[in-house]
Amino acid sequence: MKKYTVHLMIVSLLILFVTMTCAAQLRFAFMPGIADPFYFTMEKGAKAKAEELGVELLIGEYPKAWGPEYQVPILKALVARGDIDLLFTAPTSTEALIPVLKEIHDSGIPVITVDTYLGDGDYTKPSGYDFPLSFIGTDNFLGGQVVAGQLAIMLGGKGKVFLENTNPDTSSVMNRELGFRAGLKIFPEMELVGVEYCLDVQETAAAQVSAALQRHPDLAGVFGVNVFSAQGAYQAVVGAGLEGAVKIATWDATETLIEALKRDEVDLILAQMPAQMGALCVEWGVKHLNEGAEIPKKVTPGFFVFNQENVNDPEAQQYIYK
Ligand code: T6T
Repeated sequence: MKKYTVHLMIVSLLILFVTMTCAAQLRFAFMPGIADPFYFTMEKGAKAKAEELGVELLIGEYPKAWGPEYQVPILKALVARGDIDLLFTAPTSTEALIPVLKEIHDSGIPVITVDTYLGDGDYTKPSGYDFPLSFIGTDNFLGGQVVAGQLAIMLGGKGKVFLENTNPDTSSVMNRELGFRAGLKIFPEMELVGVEYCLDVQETAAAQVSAALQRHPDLAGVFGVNVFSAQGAYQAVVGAGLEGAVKIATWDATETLIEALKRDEVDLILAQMPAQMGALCVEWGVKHLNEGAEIPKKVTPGFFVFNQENVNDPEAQQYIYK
């Protein structure tokens, strides 16, 4: 064989190899629920894992408010590109997101729901929402029970408490409420005097908690179930000069809440593991697409509870949302 022909063959093989490698690169899309530190942290975890595994990761524009009316148009624009291998997203409604995600799935794009789920979240049984590969998110019911138990213990097992929630059709926060109610039942002298929904608007949460403080001057504790309701609850209690007198239990370890806990103005923070959730979506997605691995239908990363005793522990710092 002539030297020239050998060179040509080597070059052709190299081109073929590079083309195949490029074609094999997976492209995933992540569509968050709202612009907040929880999803920013999830994006960071997903990006780090994507980089490690050589996956291209596209991030949908962050919706400015919570709800299908904000999320669906962005979602549609994201998949309209036509070159996405897998989508992971936090559905902002258990029912309203089913048709659009089903359509995306039927077009050939596998879907993972992260943080929130569709229907009752059981993707193992036949239903109109059994198509996602998996639900990857916190055991919110268990977390709600833990918060109820810790708040009750802080209050000596007795007192009136108020719950600030966000959206009644969102799986994550509703399970926190259900778990909280179930947890309180163990303490017969604890009374839940009210629940309000702020629709993920911090100012609304602050106004609702202020009104609850006025209605119940003997209120002993408040639980805010996510970034907006927790920060709003904190704002209201501090605004009324009642920090310390009214115990504040919160969910989601933002820097604002961590600093408040350090100042003794907040009593408890449940931190989820958003970075791990994002990383797991990428990792399982790659395993599924490259190795045909069957993904568990439910994956539940743990959580960590911050209090006055552990908030400065070096080990605990990793759980603060970044
Ligand atoms: O608490 C998180 C998330 O788990 C929930 O589904 C919606 O609210 C947050 O994003 C915090 O704002």
